[in-house]
Amino acid sequence: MMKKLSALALLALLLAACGTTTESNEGSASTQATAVEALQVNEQPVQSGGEGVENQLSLDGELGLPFGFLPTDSDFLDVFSAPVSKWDCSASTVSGDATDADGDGVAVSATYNIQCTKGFANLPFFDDVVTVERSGTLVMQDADDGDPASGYRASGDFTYSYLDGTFSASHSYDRSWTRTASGYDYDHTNRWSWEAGGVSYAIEHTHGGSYTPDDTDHPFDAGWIQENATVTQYLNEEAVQSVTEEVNLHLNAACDPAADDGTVTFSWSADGLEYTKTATFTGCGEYDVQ
Ligand SMILES: [Ca+2]
Repeated sequence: MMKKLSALALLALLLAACGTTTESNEGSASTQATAVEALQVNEQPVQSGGEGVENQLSLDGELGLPFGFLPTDSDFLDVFSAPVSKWDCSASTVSGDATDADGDGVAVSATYNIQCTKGFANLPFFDDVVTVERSGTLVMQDADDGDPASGYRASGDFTYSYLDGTFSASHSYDRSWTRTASGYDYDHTNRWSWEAGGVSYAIEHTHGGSYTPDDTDHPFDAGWIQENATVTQYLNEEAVQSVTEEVNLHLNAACDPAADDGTVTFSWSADGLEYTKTATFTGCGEYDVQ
């Protein structure tokens, strides 16, 4: 699993190095934000706030967290983790104004009908490659399409399914980045849900705070975030466990996990006892847990 997350981080790094993306859309990539570009904006580490780092830390057994922030006990972890660059999304369509004059991948105001497919060779219970369909809606709105550092809003709602819907799961999110005097305020909510054995599962990750970029000309490459977050696990729609986070991280899209300084403190209770763990970053993608 770590290899797959590493590949995702590497993709983000390559995208950052290349500017936006190599995808084209009927030869008009320079002025229109494609569905793939829109999805990629939401995959880039810094534009996801601390979410990618926190998800990755939660998969690290050292923390002793009561549950994973991603659906580790489902058949869908690999599916959710596969970056859009690995999918065929050519059947996607767009409505509204997909103009992207500043080239940041965020349309003026557009709604994407997302239709993607990808073959997975190692899904549980299947020896053969299974084609998974990803479908749904992504709404993107640039705060100012004349300024790539202006901030944006995004809202996504996706279903992942295979075998004609016999297996299905969903991921939805809302994101906002609002420019301030020193950088940005941001708010993110994520919800992953799926069913297995007649039980419905869901994980909600809500977080927000402030972000101060190192370089205002390239705001989403690296910078400091301060945020508070809550992750809650649901069984049959009843909240059963939660973890709170205090985050003071220097995010760096070139690292894996995408941070190189600062701390994340996780707190939770179980059986009447309180637990706290702090991950301290000591270098690019390197951290210790106490
Ligand atoms: Ca734009």
